[in-house]
Amino acid sequence: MLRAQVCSSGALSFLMEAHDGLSAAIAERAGFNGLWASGLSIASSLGYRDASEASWSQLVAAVERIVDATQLPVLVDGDGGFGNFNNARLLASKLRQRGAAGVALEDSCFPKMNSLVGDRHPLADIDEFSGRLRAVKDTAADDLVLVARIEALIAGHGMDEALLRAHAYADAGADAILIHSRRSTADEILSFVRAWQNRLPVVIVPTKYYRTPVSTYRRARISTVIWANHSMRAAIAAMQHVCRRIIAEENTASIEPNIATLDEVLELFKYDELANAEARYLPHRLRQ
Ligand code: SPV
Ligand code: MG
Repeated sequence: MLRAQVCSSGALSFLMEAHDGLSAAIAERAGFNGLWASGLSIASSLGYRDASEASWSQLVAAVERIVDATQLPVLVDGDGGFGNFNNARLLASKLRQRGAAGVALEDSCFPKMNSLVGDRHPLADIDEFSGRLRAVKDTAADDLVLVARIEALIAGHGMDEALLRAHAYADAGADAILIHSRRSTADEILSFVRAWQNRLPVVIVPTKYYRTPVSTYRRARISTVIWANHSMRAAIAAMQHVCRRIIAEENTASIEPNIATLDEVLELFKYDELANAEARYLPHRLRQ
């Protein structure tokens, strides 16, 4: 299913960020058809910086919760694969075991820094990174969509370098190309797409160029848009607001109408299914 979404330049697809079981369940209920297990959002939810502070096994554990909480295909932000080809293929096989549908690997060096933070974004050697992609492909090709993510524009290397890398990563067996930009307009993404001519489907992350309407992406025959961190940022804003109000008012009466009811929590996680299962499996005297 993810293959059909990410690997098609026919209809534009959307992946919504999830960073835990809760955000995944909410995105599914809202109607999204696929999820992006965001490195930034997962790190933030764990109290880490998006600078390779969370380990690969912490990422895999978070992905397991996301996969279990929904029926949706999950594209996992695998950063650079946490090392060389060997770490990348280990990550890919663990992600496959936990039910991920795909992994995006970026041509950054370990430890990485989030693409939208600071100006130091050293790129991996093209041949070495192509080896990482080939190793993942050889390990998990049939079960995991492999998205090769190009950081050349983020690192300020320009279009020629981005295209050179895109072609090398296509040759290495990537299923799709994620081209990232931190400009506030989509111009550089759109010139990449024009030159690339859809040799492989293109995935974008319009966090910084959020004003561009999606009709522009449809016209450009972009395959997939990732809304990369918006549930995490929404949660920060909502939690800050609630905490401030409770401190100020020493009471929760005024915020009650603006937060989810307990019934919504019970419904989201299907407590009724548990009650039904208890009726079937638990002796009457032990039921809650
Ligand atoms: C993420 O969501 O972790 C991403 C997208 O990789 S970005 O934060 O823009 O690098
Ligand atoms: Mg990331």
